[in-house]
Amino acid sequence: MYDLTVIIPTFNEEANIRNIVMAVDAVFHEHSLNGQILVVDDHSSDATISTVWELKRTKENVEILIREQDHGLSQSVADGFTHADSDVFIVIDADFSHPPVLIPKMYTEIRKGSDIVIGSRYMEGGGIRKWPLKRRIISIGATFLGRLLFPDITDPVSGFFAIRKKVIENAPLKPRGYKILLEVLGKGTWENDREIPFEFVDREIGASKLKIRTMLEYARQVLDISLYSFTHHESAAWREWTRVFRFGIVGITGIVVNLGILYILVEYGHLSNNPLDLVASAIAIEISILNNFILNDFWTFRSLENSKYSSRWQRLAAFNIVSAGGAVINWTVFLVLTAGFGIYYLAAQFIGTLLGFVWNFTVNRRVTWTRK
Ligand SMILES: Nc1nc2c(ncn2[C@@H]2O[C@H](COP(=O)(O)OP(=O)(O)O)[C@@H](O)[C@H]2O)c(=O)[nH]1
Ligand SMILES: [Mg+2]
Repeated sequence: MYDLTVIIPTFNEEANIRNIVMAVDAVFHEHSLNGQILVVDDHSSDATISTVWELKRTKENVEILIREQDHGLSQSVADGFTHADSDVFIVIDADFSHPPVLIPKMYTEIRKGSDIVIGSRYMEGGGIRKWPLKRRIISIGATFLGRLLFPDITDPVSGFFAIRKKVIENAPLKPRGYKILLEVLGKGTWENDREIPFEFVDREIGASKLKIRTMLEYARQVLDISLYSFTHHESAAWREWTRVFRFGIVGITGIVVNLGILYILVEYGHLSNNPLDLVASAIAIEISILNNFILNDFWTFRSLENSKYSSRWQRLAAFNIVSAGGAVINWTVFLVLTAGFGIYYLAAQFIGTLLGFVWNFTVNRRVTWTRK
């Protein structure tokens, strides 16, 4: 039994495999880690397998799993999870895109209590070197989609991460394509996560294996994880849906408050209900924004620890500005749909409200109630 297992998925990596195994092993020695190295190979046709066999002769902590069926990166990593001989797994590419020197740091974070530690390219301090524009755009798209489910995580599709065994022990992983981390986040059982920045460097040697089909599989995977969360309320994605529902309920109370205050001001406050006199309406809107802020801050986002804006006043200011943007979207959509397309005004307002809601939630989630 080892303290940790470094899982290296490989497919035709004869140019890198020796160096990466040696580098990981050197890190183990330097930090006195009792670590295992598990190469999971998809039956490479080059010298990858024979090189590992040769390394095994002198290093007893090196293991290889040769897969004969169900070719694929995610499937390989998942197989690695079930064959590893420890309670902590770290996944790393063979092509030196991920720096092995970060392995001890990830392991320390796990020991300190994190269930998942992610090497992030998209947080401050992280980055990507030598990637063609096309790869960057695909990656940003994939990351955006993944962040809808896990907004606190900057790089939910990273290939470099550490997890405790118990995260995936009972998870019905259905790994397809490239994004095993998203599957782990979506179906695994976890509470605490941490991200560590790193600079991704594209491979010097060998070829990448990303294909168009992979992207379609990814979209299906995101959908599958969303559906999964609806029936598995312990999942992290469900925690996010709960926030969406609560935000919606708060929005409805805001409408009631808005109309109620307007009524009181016009009927009893001697403010005019003349549409050109916007004072009563403006006061009603601002009070409803305050109402929504208080409910969201104390209820919807109660569970969010160490938010970026530690002061409630800052969050209130941010919420006010973002909500103003939501109102502008609502009005613009209303105007365009009624005046431009002759759509029935109530339907136009409904669509406008819906789009305003999407804006308010997604932007406030990333600005007002986001993690430090
Ligand atoms: N077992 C296995 N490993 C794979 C497969 N495809 C890629 N890999 C490995 O996964 C890592 C990342 O692959 P790479 O082609 O560099 O992807 P990229 O960095 O996204 O372009 C490398 O270690 C590859 O050898 C596969 O189908 N099966
Ligand atoms: Mg690579």
